[in-house]
Amino acid sequence: KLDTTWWKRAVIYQVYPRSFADSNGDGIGDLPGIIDRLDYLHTLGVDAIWLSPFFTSPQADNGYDISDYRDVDPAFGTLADLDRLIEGVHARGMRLVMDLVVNHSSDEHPWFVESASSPDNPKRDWYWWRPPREGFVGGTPGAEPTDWESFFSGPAWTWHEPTGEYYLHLFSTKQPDLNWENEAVRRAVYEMMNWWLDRGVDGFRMDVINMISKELPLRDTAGAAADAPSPFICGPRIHEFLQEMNAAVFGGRTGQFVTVGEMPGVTVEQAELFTDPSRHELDMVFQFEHVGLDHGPGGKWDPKPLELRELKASLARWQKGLARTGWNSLYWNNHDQPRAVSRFGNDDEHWEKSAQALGAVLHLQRGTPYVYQGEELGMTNAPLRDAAEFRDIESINYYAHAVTDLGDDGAAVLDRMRHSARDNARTPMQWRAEPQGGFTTGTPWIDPNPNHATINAATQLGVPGSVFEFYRALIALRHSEPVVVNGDFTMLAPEHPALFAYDRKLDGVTVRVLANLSDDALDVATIEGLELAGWAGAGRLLGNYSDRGGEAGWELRPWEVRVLRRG
Ligand code: ISL
Ligand code: CA
Repeated sequence: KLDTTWWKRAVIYQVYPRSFADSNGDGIGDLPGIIDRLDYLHTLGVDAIWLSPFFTSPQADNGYDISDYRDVDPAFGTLADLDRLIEGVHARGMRLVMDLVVNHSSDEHPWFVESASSPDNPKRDWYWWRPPREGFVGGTPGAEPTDWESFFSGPAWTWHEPTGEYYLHLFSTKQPDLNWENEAVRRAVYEMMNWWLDRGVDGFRMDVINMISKELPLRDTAGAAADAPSPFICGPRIHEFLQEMNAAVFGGRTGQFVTVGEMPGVTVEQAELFTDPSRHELDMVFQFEHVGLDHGPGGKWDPKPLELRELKASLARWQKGLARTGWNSLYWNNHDQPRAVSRFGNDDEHWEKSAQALGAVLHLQRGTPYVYQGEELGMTNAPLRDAAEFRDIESINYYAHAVTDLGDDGAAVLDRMRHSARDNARTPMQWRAEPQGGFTTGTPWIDPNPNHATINAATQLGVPGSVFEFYRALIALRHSEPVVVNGDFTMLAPEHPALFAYDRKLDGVTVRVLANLSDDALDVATIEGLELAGWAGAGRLLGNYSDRGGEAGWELRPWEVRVLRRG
């Protein structure tokens, strides 16, 4: 029987190739390095690998700026390496999901080079070209066609002197937005997707895919009503484009694929539409609500303390919103987010227990869990002692903007940035207690976290009680317990500031997750709404303290999680 929903029982592991494993000593992780580690991923038990971009690229945004969609960047290897990787993944019963970055290309992609060559080039309309604002001289401040800010600081428009127009880039100047209004662009993308499926990939994670449809005519955001929709997030034709893509790419195929839409700013109501199977758009979306809760009014560079109540409320709303129709992605981490144990846990005194408790409360929800490389080892944020350590274009641009344009004090800016900087997630995988953590024999492109001497795979694999073994058990639990995959979700004690607790229920079986997400012991017997009486004799499926917790009664120790099963 054709299993079209394998991804509902799956755990997906994200590999960021640049930082995973370097096979040739040039300091950059590569495809042969990943091939060498497939047994490690198989041991962890994950079902699929989502591989961040490995395509030919000037690497302005570490590969999210693609100049050839059908080849491998020499820094990462060759197409032959990729074929071997696909083969190795499939041989182990896993699947490979590739990153699809088609809201924009690199400015060095031949499409853009042609488009920029003259105003009447046939590819001119493949990107967003616009004259300066009325009454302004091109290239002068305020002349940009709209007031949009790039996600990476500065205007979202760059002046192109030779042809006397601006081009749009929601991200860096080296990432011009493709014009999805143009049907030839869409056909070229679908053709490329089919080419990759024919080569053996099992699906796509689609980068900022909810930004491909822009509201026409393009307009300023200032002055619009506070509740006016963004002119480029989930724009008017987004559903149409995704349905068209689905038909053009998956329509005639039989196979077991998965599509994941990365969607900053998506609401739960929109997500339900995107992932409603009867609409044939996407299998699941990546949403950002829960990873914005520790951002202040100034956004990601203005951190504020997280309220656990708010985090629970947000996640519970998404559980509920996609309970009947649609499907959730579950994640704490990816290559754009700080490390979960540093952000939501306690990466010092309760490092191990908090990494495990966070893993458990996430993985046992309804949805497909994602593990970002190193999360299964409890890897922590980078120290980031000096602005010169930044490698990420987002951080480099923002730091320069804050110091140069805003005149802020460098040390203070660095302090504000440390919390959310994407480089936190991009330090090399910590394999062994060796120089460079066993990631490379050469000079790594980014400094490894000095704690690789204690936090690394070699000290955790096969070691009971380690973060790795705990994640392995969590993944196995999803495979062995149908209630974890399909059960209803009910959040318990939603107002409690330290307890994260919920029930999953299916066919007379209940799994209860009780987690103390704090540094102090917590007696849950006194918490209302848990009705613990019926749980005294329940079996424990998993826990992160080696004893069974019986002698402690209902007292949860710091960052203790207990997973109980009844029925
Ligand atoms: O981290 C962010 C910037 O503050 C996010 O807004 C991020 O840029 C957004 O989630 C989109 O991310 C994806 O597209 C970007 C790329 O830089 C990210 O690495 C990618 O995950 C542009 O391609
Ligand atoms: Ca290399």
